[in-house]
Amino acid sequence: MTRTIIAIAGASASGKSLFSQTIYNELVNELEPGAIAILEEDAYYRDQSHLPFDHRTQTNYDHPDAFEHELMCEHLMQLRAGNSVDVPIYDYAQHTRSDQTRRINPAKVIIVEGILLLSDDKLREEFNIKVFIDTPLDICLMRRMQRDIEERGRSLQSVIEQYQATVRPMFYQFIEPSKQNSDLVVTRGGKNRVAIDLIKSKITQILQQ
Ligand code: UZR
Ligand code: MG
Repeated sequence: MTRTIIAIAGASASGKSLFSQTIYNELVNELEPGAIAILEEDAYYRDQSHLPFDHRTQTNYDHPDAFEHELMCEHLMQLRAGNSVDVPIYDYAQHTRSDQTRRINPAKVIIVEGILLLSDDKLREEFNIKVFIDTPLDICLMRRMQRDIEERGRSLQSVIEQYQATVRPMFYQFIEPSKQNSDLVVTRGGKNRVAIDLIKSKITQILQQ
């Protein structure tokens, strides 16, 4: 069986997760069980349990080295070969992996989303379709403030500091240039209904082959 892996990349809080989850949620009920799966790059943030908490907060989480891309690559190869994988679960409050994992089965179509998917040469080879979510950075920042305060337990001050220290510079160094490696650029992220419908029909078409 040939499997299709679709990468959805873009800035932090650009709407990648919403875009991917909308596609997944709207398709999953109408498809056969196991036809589609979703995977997050965030799950592959490196384990930092050996570091004291104060050190973990100093990590540059917007740099490619923060991710265990080798493991992610290995998992994508396993899924393509038809094997299930146990994906780590990341704990944002503790800045490290939790001791639990989530089993992902080898679906025919696998959606992968994350900030730096298209900046890694080796990882990029695993993707059949590469999408870049191109949301203006000021919109991302506003979303990120809201999300990180409400969902990731951050203070406004810490969001602003992280934005200046890593989020913005790493965006210009790694994420924005990786747009050139995409097949398709999508404006407005999770709010772009036309783009969501286009990817959905592409997936439906792949599954009918
Ligand atoms: P998305 N991140 C943290 O804030 N803490 C962690 O322990 C791990 C990651 C942030 C990371 C990045 N950045 O911008 C964001 N910082 O998670 C990526 N600083 O997640 O694509 O969902 O926004
Ligand atoms: Mg996300």
